[in-house]
Amino acid sequence: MWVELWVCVMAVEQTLVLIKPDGLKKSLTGNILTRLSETRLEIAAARIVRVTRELAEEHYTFLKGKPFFEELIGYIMGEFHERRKVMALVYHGEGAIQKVREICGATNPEEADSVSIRGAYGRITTSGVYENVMHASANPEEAEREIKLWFTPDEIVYHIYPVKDGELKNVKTRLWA
Ligand code: IDP
Ligand code: MG
Repeated sequence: MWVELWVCVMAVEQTLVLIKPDGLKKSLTGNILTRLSETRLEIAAARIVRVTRELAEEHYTFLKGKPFFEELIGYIMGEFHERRKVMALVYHGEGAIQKVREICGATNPEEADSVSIRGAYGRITTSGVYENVMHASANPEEAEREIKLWFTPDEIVYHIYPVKDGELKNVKTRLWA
């Protein structure tokens, strides 16, 4: 007798997570990382980043023209939270994008499931900014674009996107004095 066994195999993916300035100011880093550990995904990269206007505008390039765009750029640059930094992470594993989005919750924190991270910790300011404490890539194309924007290959310990050898010439950098 044949027994059909359907095994649901999810693709191994990577997704970008940002703990936004309000998340850092509210000391939510530990809570957010604990909630994300429920996914059993692996952290493949992590860094604290000072967000320039250029990086902010590139990250949210598809929202240019929206009425809230300027405030959104100020928000992610940390202008409203006395913290000009975000924590950026790459999560790696099967179905990573969907798993993280689910725990993250809906964009509008008032509409997000109350046990999701945004539902539990987010708010809408009186000027209408959605302070939703974290970012999570929405789909594979966005994840690839965003991960490549926030990290270099050497900063990520597992690779799912091809890398190549290259050489940087005349690049100025800061060294320990
Ligand atoms: P997502 O972060 O859930 O993927 P997006 O539509 O990509 O949602 O929007 C990016 C960010 O822009 C949101 O996380 C939120 O901070 C902000 N945002 C989106 N829509 C609105 C809005 O209608 N009013 C105010 N802020 C918004
Ligand atoms: Mg988005």
